[in-house]
Amino acid sequence: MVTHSLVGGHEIEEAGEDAGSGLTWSGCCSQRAAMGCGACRALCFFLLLLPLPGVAGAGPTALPLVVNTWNFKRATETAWSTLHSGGSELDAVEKGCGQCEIDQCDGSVGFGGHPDEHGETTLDAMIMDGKTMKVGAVADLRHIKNAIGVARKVIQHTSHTLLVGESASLFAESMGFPCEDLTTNNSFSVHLKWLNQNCQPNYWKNVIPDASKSCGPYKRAKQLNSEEWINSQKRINTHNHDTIGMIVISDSGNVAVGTSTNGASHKIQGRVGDSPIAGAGAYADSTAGGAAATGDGDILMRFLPSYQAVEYMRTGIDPTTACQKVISRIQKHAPYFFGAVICANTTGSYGAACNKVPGFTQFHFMVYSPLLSGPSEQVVDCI
Ligand code: SD4
Repeated sequence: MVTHSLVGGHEIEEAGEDAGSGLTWSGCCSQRAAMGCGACRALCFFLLLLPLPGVAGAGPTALPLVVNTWNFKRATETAWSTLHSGGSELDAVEKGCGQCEIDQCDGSVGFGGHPDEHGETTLDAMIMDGKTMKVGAVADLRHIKNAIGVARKVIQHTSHTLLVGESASLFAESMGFPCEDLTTNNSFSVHLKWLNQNCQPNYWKNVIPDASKSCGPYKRAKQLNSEEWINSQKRINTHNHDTIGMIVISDSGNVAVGTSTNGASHKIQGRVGDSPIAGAGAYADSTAGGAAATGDGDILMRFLPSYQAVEYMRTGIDPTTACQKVISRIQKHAPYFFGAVICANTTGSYGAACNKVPGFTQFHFMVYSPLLSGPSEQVVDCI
């Protein structure tokens, strides 16, 4: 149900400009001590500055490697400097994605972005260790800013894989994360604007009143309407999907991946995308490689694209081709879906692919390796 009273329940003073820029990250996880072999890691890091032999057709490669979706440069830098100072690949993923949560990358990551249809920002995040195959994830996380930090705590302090909703928030609080309002002036006005345009666009179908014209509350309609697929293409586009997905491969070839997002703007309460689902939003296996996806999670998660890409790479397929094959597979069922995948194998070769739709013909992603003098923004043409 969509009501104005839910919006009215929000205290505007708490959502001042400061909420969008001045609030500081809780930083609970940053207190964690460096891993035992920090100095050793740092030494290996410098020794491995020399490029490894190139993979056929993929150019020279080197480890360690950081690859992340979109042009989120500060996330790349943070992951790289975490490795540089002796952190593990998991540390690098956590800090790199955490940087995007602080920076509210493109409004698609962290607090104050993409309010759901009740006006609340909720977060999905996941981190995966390709050495142990352990995953920690949170979905529909509320009132906690550092979602990837909480996901890491799921690995470190539980035998579970995925915690959701208010219960995930309680877990986060028990782990020391502060409970905070994730709404900002910006997310508040995005929500108000949406209410003022009759709750358009939205994700309902086959309901009364007609969701393409009016707000809820909705009830199910007796007749099912087959035109809904076309309408859904208009809702989900490059403006409301810019998740960070990150692959980090250490100098010894261990792979870790992570994601963090606030999901789809105006989503129905409780909606969870692909990002916290292992194999969908990201996947890592240190015997093959890592992959991460970005885009329309309602479609992506049906195809487990990250898992599929890693399995392609396991057979020796190069990362670019692996990413392309995954995109092509989805294309056959959802030709207009918005999405991209990044892939990297354990030799340090990497690539990306995206589905070409109007307004999205190229995909930008970031790479950092010893072969580059700094974080490098790279572009692929969508297929
Ligand atoms: C989701 N896949 O929740 C996420 C959003 C996203 O790039 O990827 N944006 O559907």
